[in-house]
Amino acid sequence: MNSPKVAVVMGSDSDLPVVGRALEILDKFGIGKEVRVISAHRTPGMAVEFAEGAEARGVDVIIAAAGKAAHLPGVLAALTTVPVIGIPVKSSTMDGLDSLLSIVQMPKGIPVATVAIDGSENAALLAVQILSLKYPELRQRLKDYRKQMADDVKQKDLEVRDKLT
Ligand code: RP5
Repeated sequence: MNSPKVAVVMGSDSDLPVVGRALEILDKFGIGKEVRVISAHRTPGMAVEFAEGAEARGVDVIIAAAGKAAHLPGVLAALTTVPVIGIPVKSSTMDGLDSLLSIVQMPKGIPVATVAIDGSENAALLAVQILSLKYPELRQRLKDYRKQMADDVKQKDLEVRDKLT
């Protein structure tokens, strides 16, 4: 139980292209993970079993991605005190606004930390930031990640300046 672990759950395997970007970041930070397809609507019993057992399995944070009437993150959050980060997936004719509102508008008492539509990268990074409270070695890796990001922007700035000025 002494290593960081994130459970990543999606409502359908059609969410995998979006979720995959979160998995890449978790791998980059060396975070252990469970990856599951569980539907709040089609397999509600699995959702209950998964969420009620999460703490005992050593899961520190749950990332839940869902589209349309996106109830998965809220349902999981109702069943465990392990923090849940919701990714609204742009999977319908409504450009993901339906998913966003379904996930973000939780009633008081059962929070879900909601990222942007298809915001997988930020879901993973937020999970790592939460984990860093318990596993301080992750803090330096987060700082290194941000420095690399800033260096990339500076490099792009040089390239654009040279080309267009
Ligand atoms: C949601 O409905 C899933 O999370 C997915 O985003 C959306 C469509 O699912 P499929 O019909 O592709 O299985 O439950």
